[in-house]
Amino acid sequence: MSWSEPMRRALALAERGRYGTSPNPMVGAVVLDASGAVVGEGAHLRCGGPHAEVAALSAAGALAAGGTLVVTLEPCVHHGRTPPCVDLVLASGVARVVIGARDPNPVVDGRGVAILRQAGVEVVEGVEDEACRVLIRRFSHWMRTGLPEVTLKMAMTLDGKLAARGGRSRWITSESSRREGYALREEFDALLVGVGTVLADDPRLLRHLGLAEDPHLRRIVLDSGLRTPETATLFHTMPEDVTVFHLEGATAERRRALGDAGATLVEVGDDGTGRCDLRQVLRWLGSHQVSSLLVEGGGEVHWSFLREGLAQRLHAFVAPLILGGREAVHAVGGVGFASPQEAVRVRFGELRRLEDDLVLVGEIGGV
Ligand code: AOF
Ligand code: ZN
Repeated sequence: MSWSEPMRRALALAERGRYGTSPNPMVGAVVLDASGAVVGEGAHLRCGGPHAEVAALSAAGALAAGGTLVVTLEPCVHHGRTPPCVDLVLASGVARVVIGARDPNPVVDGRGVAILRQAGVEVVEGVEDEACRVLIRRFSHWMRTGLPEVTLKMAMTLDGKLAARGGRSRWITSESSRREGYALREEFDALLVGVGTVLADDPRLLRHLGLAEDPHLRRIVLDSGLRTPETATLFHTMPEDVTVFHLEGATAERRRALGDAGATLVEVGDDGTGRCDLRQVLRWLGSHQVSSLLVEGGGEVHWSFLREGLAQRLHAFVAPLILGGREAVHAVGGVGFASPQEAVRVRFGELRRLEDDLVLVGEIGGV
């Protein structure tokens, strides 16, 4: 029997958790009885909720005995927010467990497989494993590095401009692109911008589409000198979700003003160019349950992430407009790399047309 088909079904079920499981991974599961008929399906829908196997096995009930559990992620062995899945898998009496990817969480990583095998359950691995690993990409990165996986989102003209000189960076791309950009905000744990963007655009940076279960979105501002005005629109709604990173030199008065506006202030070290040390910023976010970070500019912030090699993904919307202008706002600022050999390479995974725009999604630094 090929397990690819039920595994692909499990992968599809896992998608149901896209807007709710973080920082937990998305997981899907299917239970087949001894004859191969589907008797239970389930997905992990939200962090703190039942794991996928639990949902699928409870749906199957007594029909699971002697059957097969097909699950995109290795069953867990630990007490987290919920009890260990392996206990339930063993109690269900399934004869076989088919696993897509091992759990990169160091408290699990292979132990789930070992416990099941010791108990005499047949374990099959490597089924649709590539797709199962892609499904938990952000979670794996966070587990492995302790830092959130970083995606740079850029909406730009064909000549790589975010805005005209001194201009606001709004309305360059089509309505559909803007909607897709907003949809990204619903599936990331946090959104980051530089203070330049706050000063130029005075954005709200909220979740507007209602796709995520949680209306809260952590909003991060990199603001070495605490120039963010306490009257910024950012603070009008859910100010408790705003964290501002700054350097030591910020005055007590500015700290008080932004603290009073509701922001959490975090002091970090200098990166050597007078800006916040991004590694420290990411470490702080990673230790506060942020496993995925969407960076929405501006150009200086994009440059800092690229220069430090701290961005993993690019999601670019390119409008069929040529703005020109030496003084226009470039998608990536900074001093730039000195030669094409040093340039950051992007491996495009997806190239799409959206209304009149192009959407380019890729992996940064991939070869
Ligand atoms: C599974 N099935 O559906 C998921 C798993 O705090 P808890 O109890 O929700 O545990 C979270 C950890 O469990 C998470 O870090 C990851 O290692 C694993 N997630 N495991 O067997 C699931 N979502
Ligand atoms: Zn579990």
